[in-house]
Amino acid sequence: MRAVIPVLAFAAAAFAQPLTLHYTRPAEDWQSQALPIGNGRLGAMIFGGARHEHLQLNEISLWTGDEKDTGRYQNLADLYLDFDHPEPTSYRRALDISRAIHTIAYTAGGVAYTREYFASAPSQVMVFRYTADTPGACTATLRLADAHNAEPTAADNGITVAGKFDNGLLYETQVRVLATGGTVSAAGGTLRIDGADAFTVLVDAGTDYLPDRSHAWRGGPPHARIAAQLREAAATSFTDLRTAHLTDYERLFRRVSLDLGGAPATLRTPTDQRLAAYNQGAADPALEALFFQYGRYLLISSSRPGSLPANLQGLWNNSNNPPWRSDYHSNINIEMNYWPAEVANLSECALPFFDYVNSLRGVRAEATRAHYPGVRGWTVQTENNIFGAGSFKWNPPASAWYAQHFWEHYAFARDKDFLRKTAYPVLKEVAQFWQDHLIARPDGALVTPDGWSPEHGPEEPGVTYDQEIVYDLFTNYIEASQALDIDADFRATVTQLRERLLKPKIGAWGQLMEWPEDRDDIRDEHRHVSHLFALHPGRQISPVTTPDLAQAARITLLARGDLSTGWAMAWRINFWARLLDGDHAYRLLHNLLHLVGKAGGIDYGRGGGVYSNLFDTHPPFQIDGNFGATAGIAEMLLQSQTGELHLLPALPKAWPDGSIRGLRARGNFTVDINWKNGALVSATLLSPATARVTVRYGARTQVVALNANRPTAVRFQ
Ligand code: FUC
Repeated sequence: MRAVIPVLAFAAAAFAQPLTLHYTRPAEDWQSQALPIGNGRLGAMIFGGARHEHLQLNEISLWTGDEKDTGRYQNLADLYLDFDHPEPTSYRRALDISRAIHTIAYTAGGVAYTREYFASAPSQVMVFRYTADTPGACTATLRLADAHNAEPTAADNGITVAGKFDNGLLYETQVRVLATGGTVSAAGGTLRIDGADAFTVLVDAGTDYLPDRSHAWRGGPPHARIAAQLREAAATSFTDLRTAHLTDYERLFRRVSLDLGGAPATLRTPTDQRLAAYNQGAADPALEALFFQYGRYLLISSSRPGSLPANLQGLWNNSNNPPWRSDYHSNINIEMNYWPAEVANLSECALPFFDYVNSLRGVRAEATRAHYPGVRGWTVQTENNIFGAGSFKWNPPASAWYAQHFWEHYAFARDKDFLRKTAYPVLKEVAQFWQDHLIARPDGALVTPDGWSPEHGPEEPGVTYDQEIVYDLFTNYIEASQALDIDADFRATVTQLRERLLKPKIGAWGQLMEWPEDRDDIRDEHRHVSHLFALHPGRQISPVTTPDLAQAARITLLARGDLSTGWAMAWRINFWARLLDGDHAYRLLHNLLHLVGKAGGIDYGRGGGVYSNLFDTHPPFQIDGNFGATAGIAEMLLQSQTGELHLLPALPKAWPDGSIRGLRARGNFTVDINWKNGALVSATLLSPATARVTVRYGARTQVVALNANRPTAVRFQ
């Protein structure tokens, strides 16, 4: 007997959900309308055409370049399916980010068709499932187009295409089709599915990239690995593949839930229309919560242990010459990608970043010594690839900024083994770089010799961006060596160096000075606000510990303005949250949710914001702003960088009632918070070890004692 799928019941349930992006038409435009899926390594952008489906494919290690040439992140391939049925009479496509499943449902010629797409991390393949409510109704032709013009070969039920770049990188894509009922046949490089009840397309791809310089960055050819993964997936039922995917994904995603309220009717409105209404002034806190969770979805989908970190576009790229190479940009962008990882309870999603940095240390140490003779340690340039090459300007404090992430991973999870084996060596060698590289001014202050405030102003010693990041590095180094109780002598040296560093200063109009001389222009609205690193993501400045400098940071931010590129607005959410100004942080979130492009016949224009697929745009699409916004919303609800656990530090009036569950705080705490009428109701803290922690709410603090693994409620009556 042939199974009949209850298509319409399934479709109704798939849409009006709080964590679903949904649309009534297929995507026409890759950047602003197609929807992303990914398993950290493989990704697809889905257009969702009913008669003509298009899936653009990526593999995260597909790079040109080498140790000397930065090269570019590359497009992999396009998969096309042409269906033999009439135009649809009803149509929906949806991305459920709580399950990481993209669905399409439509009716054509009286037959109800559904599709389900996901990228499985446990199976290391992408799975595309096509069903109909009428037996034998699935007839289609499938075609694979390599993005570098390699010729695909089709045989039996599979297509393979393989190529080699000028840098020697081998890559390969393989597709398998499994049909229930009907036939699958190969002809002229394509596959024909005829009269199937349902069919599944399995896709895998790979390269011979290995993140190991001692193997010249190459492992074995990818062919056998891909074939084995596909064989294994093909031997598993679709239901079992999906169950494994859901178990894996939900384990990560469900750790955090955010409820900001909102009218249930908004959930039924297609996301593009909802965003348009929001841009015309409709309140939609559930859309803001969706945007928060979308950042978590994108991080889980583009950054999984064992693979490369999320690049400028996560892993989704349809060009062989993408903007800024779709690279690892070191002067804000890759760091911003990882801001949500710890606080938004996706700690393991940061591991690809640490592996990436570790893979580069050797080649960067050589390049750094060639550029700065006599130094120990290493640093990077602004543009970076996966083989250790860099281009554009040197960004001397970047390695210290990377090192901050290693420290924070420990600060949140308190994993001493990670601190000892992984974080400490990096913190120490980068501290040594600065010990060797700092110079003393005539007045004795230590300054970084060749600074440049990204991407802006003169190149000179002692720019605030450099000074603050080095200060942060030294602080992190000191605390790391204390936690491990090692290297007391070097710790004393670093403590003295930190004392002598030129510190942030307040200028003539009350601003925090960007350069050692007071030359800040009050009309300057530059997107980078690098000299506020100490406020966020650093911890040198805060309204609680350094109110004067915090006030200066505030004056700087007011001058820089509330409109900018996507990522720059995302950073400003975090800054305003750290300044404990929830309404201003919210204004920036609102500005970032500015719809860019056309929707419903209205042109919402250009500038930074989001597209109707909720991708952040610089413009163009750049994923850092998605991640920065997720981190910023978390910072509005919980902060812990000063050593206290600060509840609702920047709650805006726009979110009078709500709750968040599962945020993480430094010290290995998991925190749930409920609030009503703009005031805290209660928080629940959980720690795996006995702990005492100071909890702040507004001006009040209390010390809370926690027993291991026992949730403890905290109230401020
Ligand atoms: C930084 C920014 C640019 C852009 C680029 C990828 O250099 O200054 O605005 O985001 O990265």
